[in-house]
Amino acid sequence: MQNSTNNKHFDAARHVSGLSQFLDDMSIPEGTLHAAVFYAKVGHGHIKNLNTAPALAHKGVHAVLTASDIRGENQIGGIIPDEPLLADGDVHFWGQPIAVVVAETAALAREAALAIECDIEALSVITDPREAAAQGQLIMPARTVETGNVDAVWSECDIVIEDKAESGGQEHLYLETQGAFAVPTEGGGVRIVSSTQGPTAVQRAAAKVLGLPMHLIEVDVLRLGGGFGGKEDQATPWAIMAAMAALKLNRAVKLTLPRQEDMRMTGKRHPYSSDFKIGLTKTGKILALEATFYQDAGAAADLSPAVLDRTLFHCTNSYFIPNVRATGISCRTNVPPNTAFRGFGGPQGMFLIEAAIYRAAEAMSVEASVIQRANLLRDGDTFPYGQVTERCQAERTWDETAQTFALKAAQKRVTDFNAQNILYKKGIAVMPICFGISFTNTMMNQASALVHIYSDGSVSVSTGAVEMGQGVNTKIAQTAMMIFGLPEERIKVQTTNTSRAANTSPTAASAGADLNGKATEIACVALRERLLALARTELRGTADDTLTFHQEKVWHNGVETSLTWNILVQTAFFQRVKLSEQAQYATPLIHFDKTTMKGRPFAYHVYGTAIFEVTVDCLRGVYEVESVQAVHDFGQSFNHTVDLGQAEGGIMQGIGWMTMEEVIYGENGRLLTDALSTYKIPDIYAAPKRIDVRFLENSENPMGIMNSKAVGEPPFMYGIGAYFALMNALKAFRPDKRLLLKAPMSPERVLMELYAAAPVNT
Ligand code: MTE
Ligand code: LUZ
Ligand code: MOS
Repeated sequence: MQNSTNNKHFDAARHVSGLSQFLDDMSIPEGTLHAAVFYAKVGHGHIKNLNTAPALAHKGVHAVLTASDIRGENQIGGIIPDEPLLADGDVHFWGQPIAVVVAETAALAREAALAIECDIEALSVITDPREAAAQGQLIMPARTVETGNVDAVWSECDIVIEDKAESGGQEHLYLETQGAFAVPTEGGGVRIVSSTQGPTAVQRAAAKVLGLPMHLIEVDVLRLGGGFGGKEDQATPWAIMAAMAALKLNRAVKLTLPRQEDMRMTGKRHPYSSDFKIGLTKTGKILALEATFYQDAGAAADLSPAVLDRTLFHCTNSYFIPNVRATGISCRTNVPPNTAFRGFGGPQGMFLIEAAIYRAAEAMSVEASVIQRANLLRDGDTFPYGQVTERCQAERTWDETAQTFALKAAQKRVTDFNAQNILYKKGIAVMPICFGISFTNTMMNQASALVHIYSDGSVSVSTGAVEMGQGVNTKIAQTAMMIFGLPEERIKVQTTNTSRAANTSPTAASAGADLNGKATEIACVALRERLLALARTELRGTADDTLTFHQEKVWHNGVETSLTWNILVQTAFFQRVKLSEQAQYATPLIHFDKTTMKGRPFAYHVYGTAIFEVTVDCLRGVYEVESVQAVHDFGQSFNHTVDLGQAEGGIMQGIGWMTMEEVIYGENGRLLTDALSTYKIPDIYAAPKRIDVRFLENSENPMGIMNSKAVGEPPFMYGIGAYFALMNALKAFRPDKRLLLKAPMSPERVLMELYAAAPVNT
């Protein structure tokens, strides 16, 4: 079903010509004030004295807000109420907001913030999750997913290996930083325009902090210049600060974070430090996996409990392992609360099993791919959390990748290259993925749509979906276009607004298009049936035949009639037929019991397999990704261009996490990598020389929108393949060294591994 509409992103022309409107492009009313945030410059401490008077006396300043100005509750924690909007008494991380300065310009507000006097008595700072755990600093009790009997099976294993694996944090680096605009409305309410993935989350938290009912708060989202999970929960504070200031001063207030402040104040991907024990037969069958994950949650819970669940669910990746015990420990440290980031804990779980397989392959002197292939999931296999696989594509995507891209020949080519070269070494690795689609919290898997057909035949669609570049608006528009037989220009997907779509889940978990697309489908189908019933009377005598919409006309048994969409809509309007529809979609079949950690949390799984090839310059420590070649399961892809863009973008972001991106905090909890000069993300030079992602054929998915599969997050995890390809190249240079399982594999780390003084742990 490849045609021109399913082959483009509807925002593309507007984006490249600068016509797309983001928060910062909005024309703001005259007299709008600007806010800046004053934040803690210690990692942990007790506020002994806070004097905002010097800032208030500063030129152009209208107000300085602190915790004492909060009329409702000083609480923004979504899952666990453990996070104040503004610090009160104690501060728990370097960068924690303490006060908000409101002035005539953003520059004046920032200047004035420097004048605030704040004495903080420093307390001890923890930045290491294992140390936090040792001191009993946990976000919640440990959680375990368990299947089979791990303890009983070690004695049956021919190979048992224990080790530690560590993966680092990751800065979201959305192009558009966090921000919001707020304006008071009559009756004591407020209208907030926020750059958030979760308008309802902003509305709910704002209601709590401002002490207002939710119906007095309207949140509107234009589109985001990227979110990547960083605006699922953490767009909220800035929106509430702007709203608080707007209500206090009865003026419009805008607050956007400068890049460096955004990097310092917001949380990132969770670093993990984990222990594992894996047991296999001598033929390479994995019999058991035991894992303990120490998650660095940061100073407050934020979404960490949900992120941890996904780590536990994905720590067997695409493999069937009969005996598993995976325990997750969420550790409270003194860094900004870590949060959602593409993959949401899944990548960290998958890194662990791939690390374990890497070690097992070393011990057995085989390619890791031999063990990987021998343990892939099949139809009917049960995941440790109780769900049974259906339409499993693990073996298919592996075999098609291996065949399409001649895996065996490539492996031989790399071995030969390494035998002939001393200073350059190549590495190859295969990375299969399996990612569950649905929010792990079943309740969140619902969405609504409101569709209006105006009397001129143009169509307006409102849902809870937030466009952040991923193309969800394109897919929602395509859904309406297909059902009504209308061209793109007759459909408008509106901004995301809490007055038009209430009680929405954030656009996240890769489920935005499925959930909101399905709600749109239900609403549009109801309107279509109502209009076609009218068409049947208009076209007398066609009651038993098929009527459809196509090319802005009614068609009868595949033949065009004289009845146009516009005439039919006008007729409906004159006859007082309802031209609006509101619909809800709730994902069927899913359920989960949090006490036993068993159930069917996911609507379906997304599969795929990628081959990575890298070359390392073993003199300089630098490396290049030669190629990424994959067969990916998009279901029946709904939009090839958008989906391919998601796959390629996800792969790049995954490579960045595993290779060059390194979040470093000082011992005092201060972020050292708080600028683009110290935090390096992949640029065009770091991109693989070749990315070739193929669409798996004949994959059906009735649980996805129009038979497609969610695509936002799964390809991110291919990036793990870059790490293991690098490990293989390093091993070719230093076969005597037991390389550490520690990501990111930055060029510095490559050099340290290559030239470590003596073999370690051999
Ligand atoms: N693509 C772009 N261009 N920008 C983004 O911020 N976020 C990712 C992914 N792709 C993101 C993106 C994340 S983290 C998710 S969960 C999904 O998009 C969300 O959108 P969807 O549910 O519509 O796939
Ligand atoms: N957010 C969330 C997510 O609240 N629950 C999830 O399961 C999830 N998964 C991926 C990304 N965001
Ligand atoms: Mo994505 S991490 O679910 O916003």
